[in-house]
Amino acid sequence: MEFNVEELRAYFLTRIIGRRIEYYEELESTNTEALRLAQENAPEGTVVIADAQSEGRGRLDRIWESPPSLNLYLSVVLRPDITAAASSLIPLMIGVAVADIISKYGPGQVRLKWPNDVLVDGRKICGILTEMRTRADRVHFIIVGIGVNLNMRKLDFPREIRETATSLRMGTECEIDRIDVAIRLFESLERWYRIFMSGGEAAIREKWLQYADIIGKRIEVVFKSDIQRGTVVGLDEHGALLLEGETGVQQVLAGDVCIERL
Ligand code: BT5
Repeated sequence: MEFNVEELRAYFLTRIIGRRIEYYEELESTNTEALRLAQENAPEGTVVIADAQSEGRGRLDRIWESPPSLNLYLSVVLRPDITAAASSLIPLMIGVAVADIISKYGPGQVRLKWPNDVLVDGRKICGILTEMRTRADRVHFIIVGIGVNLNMRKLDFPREIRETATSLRMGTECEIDRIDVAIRLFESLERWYRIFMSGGEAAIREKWLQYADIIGKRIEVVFKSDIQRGTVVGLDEHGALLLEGETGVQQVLAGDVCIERL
């Protein structure tokens, strides 16, 4: 299905998110292009969308599978006037905004996995990659990259992730209109970003915890060669996971979470 970017532009003229929309048939990575535009002073709310990415990126140099014509790959430039420390809630806020939209399509049980995965029935449907530039200890800009699988079918995924990935189409058995999802997603991002900027951090943490359903669970967090284990007791004010282990409560700032099966 064609991606009608004019329809999208007309819709978002008056808002923050989507006030400028750059669309490309193919980019290496929408995050890389958004970083470049932000460095050239692109306004807050600029969105870069690509039909396909040749080098879609995950965290820690991982690959984000980004074939053409099927999914959404986009990056948003945000310029919140906050400290770098306060920005760590942003990936969680974005996860909530995406989870709200995915849930509306009713593909199955939607869950958030700390810090940045959206899962449907335990399989990954969306990945979020945030990259920040600071000036002194304040945010200069943040690039929020979002990849959502919409019309992928099982065999469209490479073998290595066939059992761990899913799409809206696989969950609903309906073809999904990419513009429809993009419009709803921009609206949801706008809503949650405004909540964040008007002091609504507690509402974001609460909603995130509802979607994550992780309190009281024993988990293992792997970051490079480091492993932390413990029981999740909450999120701190900036969105770090709080784990209670043998040495007391510790903060988890980065890593991949795995729930221990007892
Ligand atoms: C992420 O990394 O989940 C962040 C992905 C962000 C992608 C968006 S697309 C628009 C923007 N431009 C970019 O270049 N990136 C952003 P991470 O948590 O490291 O997960 C990566 C892992 O997810 C891979 O190692 C695979 O196991 C798996 N994976 C790769 N492609 C996938 C896909 N399309 N669907 C589900 N899982 C995938």
